[in-house]
This record gives sequence, structure tokens and C-alpha cells, in this order.
Amino acid sequence: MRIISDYSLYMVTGQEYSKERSTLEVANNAIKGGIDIVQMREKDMNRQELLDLGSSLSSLCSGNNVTFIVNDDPFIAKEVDADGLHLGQEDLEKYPIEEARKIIGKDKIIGLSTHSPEQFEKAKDLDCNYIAYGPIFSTKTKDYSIGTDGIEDLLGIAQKPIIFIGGINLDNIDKVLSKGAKNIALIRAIVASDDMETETRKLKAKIDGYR
Ligand code: TZP
Ligand code: MG
Repeated sequence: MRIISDYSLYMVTGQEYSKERSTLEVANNAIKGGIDIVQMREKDMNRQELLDLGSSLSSLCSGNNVTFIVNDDPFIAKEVDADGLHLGQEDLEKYPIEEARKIIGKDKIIGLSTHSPEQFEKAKDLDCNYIAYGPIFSTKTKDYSIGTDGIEDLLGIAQKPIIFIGGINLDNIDKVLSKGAKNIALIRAIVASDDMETETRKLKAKIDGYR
């Protein structure tokens, strides 16, 4: 069974930010640069497109010992044999964690998004394997940001890995890591960079520098 280990660099895909490069090409470059986890998060694809891309990403990741997570839909996660599923707060209404686990299987990873200390507090007692927290800095997909102030408090109460996300890049990642954060997720810092492999390697080296 795959687990989410600390000191992970986690890339969330986003075709719309990838500058005409396919998500498969982006993932390939991130893997060469040392990414630990890839999440397929594509909001403009239909079910068949998600299944096709998901199958390709799943094989690519498993062949490179990279953890592969599917966003939003446990049935797609199951069908492409992903290592896990990522759910947002609103997804929980459709798929409570117990339901999602039944669909994807008990040995799979479930991650949950949280956007406030209150949501985090609730999530920590749910049957999920990691908790994503953000947006830390301003980002395209959300119209607010939380900042770095509460990071130490969350790390003090968490019993499972926390993945910090939202507007994080090479210029500001130290502000998050210096508070004790061990796992970082990002979209644009990798998918929109000119040299995705090198950017990934530099981000990973930053995390490793705090071990
Ligand atoms: N959840 C919280 S912030 C975010 C998601 C999906 C977007 C992160 O994208 P970026 O480009 O790393 O700011
Ligand atoms: Mg979702």
C-alpha cells in the first residue's frame, strides 16, 4: 500500500496553465525533476477524456514509483487504478469518505482539501490519509488566501501529513518550509514554468534542504 511520506513535492495538473503542453508532457517533465506525487485535476475534460488521460498518467506514475491521485471522482480513480483520490469540501456531499473508500478500496489513499483552521480541525478526525491546506498565498482558483501564520499550530495538532498549497513557488516556498511545513503542492510553479524539469528539481531541493 502506498502512503504519503513527509518531504513530498506534489504537483496538481492544470491543462489551462500548461502553455499548450499536454498534461502528459508536463507530468513526464515533473517526474524527471523528482516529483513525488501527481494529482490529475482537469476541470474542462469529459469523463472519457479523464479516463484516457488518467490511464496514461497512472501507468507513467506507477512505472516511475510516483504516487498518482485522481481529483473529484472515486469511480474514475478506481477505473484507472490510481493510488488514491482527492476530495474537496463540496465533494464530500456527493461522496462522504466512507462511500469513497468503498468505491476505491480500503488500501487506497484519500486526501481532503481544507481552507480554514475550522475545516482542518474537522478533517483531522476523518478517515483520510492526508489533509491539504490552503490557499496559503493568493492563487487563481480561489479569491482569498490564508497566509502562513497558523502553520505551526496545524502541524502541532495533525496526526497525518499536511500538504500546503496555493500560490507557492520557488520565491516564497521558504516562507512555508521555515514554519515546519514538510509537504508542498502546486500547480503553476511547475506546469507554467518554461523548464518544468529544472523547476521541479529546484523545488524538491528546497524541501530536502529542510530535512
Ligand atoms: N486548492 C487550493 S489552492 C489551489 C487548489 C487547487 C490552486 C493551487 O494552484 P497554484 O498555481 O499552485 O497557486
Ligand atoms: Mg473536487
